[in-house]
Amino acid sequence: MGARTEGALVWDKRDDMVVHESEPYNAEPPRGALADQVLTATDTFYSRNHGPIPRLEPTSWRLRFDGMVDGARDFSLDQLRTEFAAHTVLATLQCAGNRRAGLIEVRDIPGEDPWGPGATSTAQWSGVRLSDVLAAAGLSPGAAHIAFDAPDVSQLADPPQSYGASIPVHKALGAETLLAWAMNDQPLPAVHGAPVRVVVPGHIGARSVKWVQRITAQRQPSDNYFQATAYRLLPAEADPSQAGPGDGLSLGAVAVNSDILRPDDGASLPAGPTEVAGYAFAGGDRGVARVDVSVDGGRTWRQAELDDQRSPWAWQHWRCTLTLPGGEVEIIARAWDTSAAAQPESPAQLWNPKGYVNNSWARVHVTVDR
Ligand SMILES: Nc1nc2c(c(=O)[nH]1)N[C@H]1C(S)=C(S)[C@@H](COP(=O)(O)O)O[C@H]1N2
Ligand SMILES: [Mo]
Repeated sequence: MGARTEGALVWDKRDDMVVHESEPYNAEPPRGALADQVLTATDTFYSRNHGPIPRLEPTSWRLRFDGMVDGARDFSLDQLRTEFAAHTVLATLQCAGNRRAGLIEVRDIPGEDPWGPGATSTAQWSGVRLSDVLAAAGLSPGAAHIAFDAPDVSQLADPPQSYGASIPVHKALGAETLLAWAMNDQPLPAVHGAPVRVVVPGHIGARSVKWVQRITAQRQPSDNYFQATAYRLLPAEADPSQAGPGDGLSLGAVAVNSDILRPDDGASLPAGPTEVAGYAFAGGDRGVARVDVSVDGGRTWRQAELDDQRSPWAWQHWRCTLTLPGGEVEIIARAWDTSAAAQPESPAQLWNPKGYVNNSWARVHVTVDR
């Protein structure tokens, strides 16, 4: 219990966070805490860290742009604020390890945390467009990838190295991709990347590099461990300890996913109408088209009521009032996206050695009074 509370206090998180690790801090809110509001309060927003959290001094911090640009250039936080227009984007971050616990139930995934549905949260991010700063730096036409480097050193990387990632240049030039210094109208907290982080809406959280200090325009994706080797989907039979750069497929846009936030898994409910509620999210340029709910193992479905989409980059909450049969009941949900892709039924079909992208049907088990 000590570590749980301590981690939450140090990082200004609510004290009921589910702390998977306290050093480095890795924690998600309980599922009910994500229900109903589009915005996740900053003290409730999950946090995923691969190394010790740096505390950077905002006045001496510089962001270097180099590689395939007109000439290497450093920007201070003041320069970013005064030389470029400020923009705000409402965007969901979803970790590629969100809902990994469901894959671990199929087969163990040593060395990876059993994230539930809470490695997904939504904030209002404010800062400047990466595209505006790249234009000022003079991006060369041959650049195909924009790489990000941060100072936090991860012992989990092979060899140990600082965190980095990259995105294709067309995503970097999208109006939604930000260099953000504020989260929910407050200065970015240290644990979320102060003074400035990248926010890449619609892509896996791993690309939204925190504490960014260097941005490089280049022909190839980043050769950082977290881009070249980790956050890649390996075939089920692969040995992850043998995986090298370029193995498996690189994860970018988030696949359609949803989970049930209410009732809680394991809840005991009175007989009568029960409101089932949750979130659904589809990355890339896709949106959520429909959410179905079933209490008979997927033989029949009811359509949930889906909230309006507040931003092309944000999740949508949904709800559905059901009269559940008495006894043990499994409640299932599945979302469809605007490309007509639906969540697949079974986590067994999706199992992969690093436990990424579990977007199988959401399931909670409850006991209903007779
Ligand atoms: N520098 C740095 N950036 C990082 C990480 C990290 O460990 N170091 N973790 C990444 C991962 S995997 C995710 S899911 C998101 C989580 O962002 P959050 O902690 O603000 O929720 O940050 C990404 N950016
Ligand atoms: Mo992540």
